[in-house]
Amino acid sequence: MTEITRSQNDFDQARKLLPGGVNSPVRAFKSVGGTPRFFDHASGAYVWDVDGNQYIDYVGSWGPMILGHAHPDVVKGVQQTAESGMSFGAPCELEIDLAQLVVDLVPSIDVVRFVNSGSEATMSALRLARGFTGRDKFIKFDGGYHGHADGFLVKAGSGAATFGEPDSAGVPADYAKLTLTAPFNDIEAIKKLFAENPGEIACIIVEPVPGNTGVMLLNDNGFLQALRDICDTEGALLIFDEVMCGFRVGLGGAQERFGIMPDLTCLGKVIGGGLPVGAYGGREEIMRQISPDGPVYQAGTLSGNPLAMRAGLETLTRLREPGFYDELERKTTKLVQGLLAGCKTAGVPAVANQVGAMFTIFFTELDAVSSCTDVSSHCDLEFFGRYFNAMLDEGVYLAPSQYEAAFMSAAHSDADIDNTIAAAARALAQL
Ligand code: KE4
Repeated sequence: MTEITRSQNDFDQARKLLPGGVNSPVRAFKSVGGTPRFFDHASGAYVWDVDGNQYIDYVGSWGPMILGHAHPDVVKGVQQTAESGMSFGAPCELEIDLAQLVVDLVPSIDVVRFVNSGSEATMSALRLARGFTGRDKFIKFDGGYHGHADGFLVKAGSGAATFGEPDSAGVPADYAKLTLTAPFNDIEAIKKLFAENPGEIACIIVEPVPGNTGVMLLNDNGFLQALRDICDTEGALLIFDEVMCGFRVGLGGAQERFGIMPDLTCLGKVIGGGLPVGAYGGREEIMRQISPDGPVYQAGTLSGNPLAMRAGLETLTRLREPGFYDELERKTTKLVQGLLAGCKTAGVPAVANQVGAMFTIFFTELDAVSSCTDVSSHCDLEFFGRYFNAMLDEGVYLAPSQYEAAFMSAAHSDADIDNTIAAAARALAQL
């Protein structure tokens, strides 16, 4: 058992001051039990808690730290920029530089607006879709998580699913009625919703690689293409929420990997390199509806601030290096196969879903996990909690919920992966 006295004291103090002692619910370890580790510092593939325990980190701040923690070039760039001013509340050239990079890298984006989080990005994209189409209803998927704006907290994934509260309190029923939901991979359910709400649906928002019910694999029978087709037929917009999978499953995100072009794309996490940046963008004719070009209002005090723009630039620039994603995916596959082999050796039934450099291990008798219901009804969530804590004691930091994804970084070495696989074998032997 690792020494965690200081984290325990910190948590006691934090709970007096912060709801659940945290500033984002999943961090509180509520579904896995135990004491959340308070981090002191991080570097590369590793994080250290305030008691001095070192962990190999597969959360990476929930995706942003794709280069690894405290990458020297990113840190240096942020330090230099900070000395010239953290935020102006006025245009700066760094915004142009990052916007140009996003437009160059994300196939469907002609025009982009920066905001401060993924939630802001999706909230704004939904308002834009409603403004552009003049329609109020929209479709999301069971277990899809698009941040915490009211309309998305209906059958939501991530922390909402983790705590069994996929429909949050405080969301007015009259507003939630505008949110229509369907199971992943069920195009017939989508067709039915359009038939029942003719001319009323502004958009479909989808994580093209779902990561908030654990990683899900959309049926390779062209589900995304079917969504593209029905949006074209029905005059609705297709929004890809690539906050998590953007720059994670490939340089051009899921839309480039699968070759399906959405009308709008939401980004976050990696795009800020660890600083608060979100973005939404798409076809020029749609984006020109955003104020001050058009009637759809959206604003933000810190949007496009030089510090965050520089962190994003220093990060995205390095993703363009030849072979970056091949290597990231190779390491991820090696880890997933090693973890599954360890489960097999230990006689623990498990399956894994992996796309690119994001993955989830599920403890289940099922041959495959392909829906939120599969997770909530057919995965051993109690065992996951014990596995999570055993891995923590073995020096490996995984996401504290079965409904989350794990992330590889460029800083993880083959030795780190071998050590993780060995740690998992020891952890399973204790369970
Ligand atoms: P943020 O507002 O947390 O930056 O982004 C919201 C969001 C939007 N869309 C997708 C697909 C997302 O995964 C997220 C946020 N992801 C969670 C992890 N599942 C953030 C971690 C947390 O909530 O603490």
